[in-house]
Amino acid sequence: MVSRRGGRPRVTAVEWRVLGLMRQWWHQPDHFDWLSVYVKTRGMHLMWRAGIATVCAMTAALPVALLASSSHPHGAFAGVVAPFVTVVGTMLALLWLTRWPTRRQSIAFSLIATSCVAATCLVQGDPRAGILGCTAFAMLGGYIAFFHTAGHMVFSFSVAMITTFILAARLVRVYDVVLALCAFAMIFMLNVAFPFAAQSLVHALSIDVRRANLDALTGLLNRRGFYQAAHALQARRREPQTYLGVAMIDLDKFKRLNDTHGHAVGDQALVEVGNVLRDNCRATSVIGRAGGEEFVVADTFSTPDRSSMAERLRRAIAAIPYPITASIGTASAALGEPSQVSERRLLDRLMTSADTAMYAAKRAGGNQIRSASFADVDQNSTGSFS
Ligand code: GH3
Ligand code: MG
Ligand code: MG
Repeated sequence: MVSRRGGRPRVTAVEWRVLGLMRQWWHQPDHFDWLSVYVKTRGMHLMWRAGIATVCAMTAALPVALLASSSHPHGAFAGVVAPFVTVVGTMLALLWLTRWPTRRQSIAFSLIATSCVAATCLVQGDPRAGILGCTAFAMLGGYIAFFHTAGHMVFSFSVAMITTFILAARLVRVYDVVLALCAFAMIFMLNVAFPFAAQSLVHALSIDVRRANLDALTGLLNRRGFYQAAHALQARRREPQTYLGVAMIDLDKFKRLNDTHGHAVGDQALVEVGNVLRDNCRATSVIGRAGGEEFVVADTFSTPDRSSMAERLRRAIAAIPYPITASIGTASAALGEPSQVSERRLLDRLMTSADTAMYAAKRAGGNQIRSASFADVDQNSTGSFS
């Protein structure tokens, strides 16, 4: 409650906390990309696709099956809605059967499925059948809460509750208030419980994933975390004229720093390099510690040339208050071109090419940058560098 003292409203600490949590919940990012990578890297994506496609196909068959029931649909569009929903539902099942959808396709899937459930429930002749159908909203709510944003959740919940309310009002007319209230309460609870469980699960998963994917010393992503985040980055950016750029960074003669000043100073220098990379890369950049004194940065850009970024990083590392410099190799390639290798292999090739370019910089004396040409990335050769 907002209390007043001296005429000015005062918000208590508990209220701030609740407001903060709500704001955090509302602004949570879409989870689809990282969860897709999570599911794929654990080899569960085929099982998930088969499961979602099966549930989708079975649910899609229900509207047509209900035509044979005594609760058969009524109203002007009733005869059209059931076959239409079955056809659309079958197409949605086919989407999951044939591929792991993109984030946009998944959002479209959830919005279309939500509309189909609402239409099917509302045209049922017997409101009890309609209310029973509203349980499908809970499944969809769980799906949306697992993969997508709070905005999508609120939309789906609103459609579910409005549909249930209309059907409950019909229950009052045909049966009685008590049955209507009980049915409404049941659907309400299901539509809160399923999304709540899914949100709790995704929250816990995200904490564990973050912990398991971070390098304990620098706080940057570890190699595994880097791969996951970079794959998610690739999956997210599919517009034409987008390039995936990778920079491999190896500190020069780092062993000497350890030998001269001690391992603890070496550790502090590594932490500083991590900070410098964070400060000099864009917020969208995926930054990892590839191991030891090697770092890697990936990001998407509208141009292929990464030399200015590499030069900025080289200078920034040379300027930190430790006697260290870095050799940096970069490579980039256009995303989403049909002739190109799979996403996973493209990232591997870019990292190999950038690594080879980095070694060319090191052989030339260190504290330098080199860029792999497109041909190097394409053929994964160790050809010329500029
Ligand atoms: P080059 O110029 O050829 O890259 O030489 P270098 O000394 O940097 O490379 P080398 O691979 O010979 O040695 C890497 C060193 O990095 C050896 C190891 O002691 C040090 N190192 C690796 N991980 C850590 C760490 O976590 N902390 C500290 N302080 N040193 C580390
Ligand atoms: Mg090294
Ligand atoms: Mg080194």
